[in-house]
Amino acid sequence: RQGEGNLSGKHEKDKGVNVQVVVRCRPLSEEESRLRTPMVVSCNEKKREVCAVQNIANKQIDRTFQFDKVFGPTSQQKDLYDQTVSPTVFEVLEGYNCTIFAYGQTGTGKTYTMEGGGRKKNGEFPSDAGVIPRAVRQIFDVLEAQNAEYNMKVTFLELYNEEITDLLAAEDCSKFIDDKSKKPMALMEDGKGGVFVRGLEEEIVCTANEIYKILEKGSAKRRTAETFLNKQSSRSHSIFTITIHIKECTPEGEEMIKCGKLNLVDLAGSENISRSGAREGRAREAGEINKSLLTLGRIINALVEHSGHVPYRDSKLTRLLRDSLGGKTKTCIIATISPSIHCLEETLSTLDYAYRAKNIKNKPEINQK
Ligand code: ADP
Ligand code: ZZD
Repeated sequence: RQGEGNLSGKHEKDKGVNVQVVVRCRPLSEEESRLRTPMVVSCNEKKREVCAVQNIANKQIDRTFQFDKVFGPTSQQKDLYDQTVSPTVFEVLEGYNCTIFAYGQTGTGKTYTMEGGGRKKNGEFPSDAGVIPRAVRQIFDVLEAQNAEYNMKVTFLELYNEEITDLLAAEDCSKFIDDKSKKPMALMEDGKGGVFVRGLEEEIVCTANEIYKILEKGSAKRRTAETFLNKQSSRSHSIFTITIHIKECTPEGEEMIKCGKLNLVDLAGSENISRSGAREGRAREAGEINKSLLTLGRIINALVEHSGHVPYRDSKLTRLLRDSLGGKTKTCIIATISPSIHCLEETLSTLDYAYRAKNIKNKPEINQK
C-alpha cells in the first residue's frame, strides 16, 4: 500500500492537481420566506451545476456554472462533510497538508459551514455541527480504530486588519485595550519557504473533547475581542489548524513518521472585493479594503493567468497560506451563496471567482520522515 501511495503521489506531483471547488447555497431565512423573497439560484446537485437567473432590460439571462460539487439549499451539514471534507481528512492522515477555505458574501453561511451551530446541553454531537468539529471527530475515530501512535497539536488564530490575534492564548484584558505600544504578533520565515507566527500558542491535544474545550475557549475569546475592540466579525479571517504526526512501521519493521496538516479557513466576507475592482474604489474610500482578501484574489488571477509574479508576500493571509495556492498542499474552496434576488450581484461575483479558482493547480506531496 505504501508503494501505491508513493506512485500515485509521484504521478500527481508531475501533472498537478486542481484546487477543488464546491458551491453551497443556503436556504432562504425565515424572514426572507415570510417576505416571499424571490429565489434566483437553482442547484442541480447531480449535474453539479448552479444556475443564476438575471433580469436585464426585461430579458431573462441564465448563467450556469459547473463545479466539482454543488450543494443546494436543503443540503445538510453531514452531506457536505461526507462528500467533500471526509476524503480530505483521510489524505491528511496519509501525510498530506490540506486546506479548506470558505469564501463568500457575509451572511451566506461560511461560519455555519465551517463551525456550525452551537453545542447542545446534553453533550450530544449536534446535527448542525460544521466542518471543524466533524473533522476533529473523524481524525480521532480513525486514529483510534487504527490503534495508531500519534501526537497532535492545534492552533487557532484570527486575522483582522492585517493583525493576528491568538484565539488560544490565555485571556489577557490588556490585550483588548487598543494600545499602540503593544507588539503585534509577527510572521517569521522558517527558512524552508514557509512562515510561522512568532509566539502563537500550540496546544498539544490527545482527545476530541480536549479540542472541543479549546474551540469553546477560542470562540469565547473571539467574542470578547469583538466586543471590546468593536470588531466587525465579517471582516476577519480565522484559521484553525490541526497538525498530526503518526508513527508507523513499514512491513520491514522500519519506523516512519508521517506528518499531515489540516488548515480550516473561514475567510472575511467577500463583498466589496469584486473581480473587476470596480467597487474597490468605493470600498477603499470607506476604509473597508481587506488587504488579505484582495491579495488572495490577485494570487488566484496570477496563478490562472500564469502571469509571472504571484504576490504572496503582499498580505498576512497569503503569506500564511502560501503553500495552499500553487504549492504542495491539497486545497478545496467552499463558495457559499444566498438564493435571494437581493444578493444576485454578489452571488454572480462569488461564482465567477470560484469558477476561476478551479484552474489553480497544486502539486501535493506526502510529508514523510
Ligand atoms: P457568514 O459566516 O457567511 O457571514 P453565517 O454562517 O453567519 O454566514 O450564516 C448566516 C445565517 O444563515 C446564520 O443564521 C446561519 O445559521 C444561517 N445559515 C447559513 N447557511 C445555512 C444552511 N446551509 N442551512 C441553514 N441555515 C444556514
Ligand atoms: N459557530 C459558533 C461556534 C460560534 O460562532 O460561536 S460552534 C466550532 C468550531 C470552532 C469554534 C467553535 C465551534 C462550536 C462551538 C460552539 C459553542 C461552544 C464552543 C464551540 C462547535 C459546534 C459544534 C461542535 C463543537 C463546537
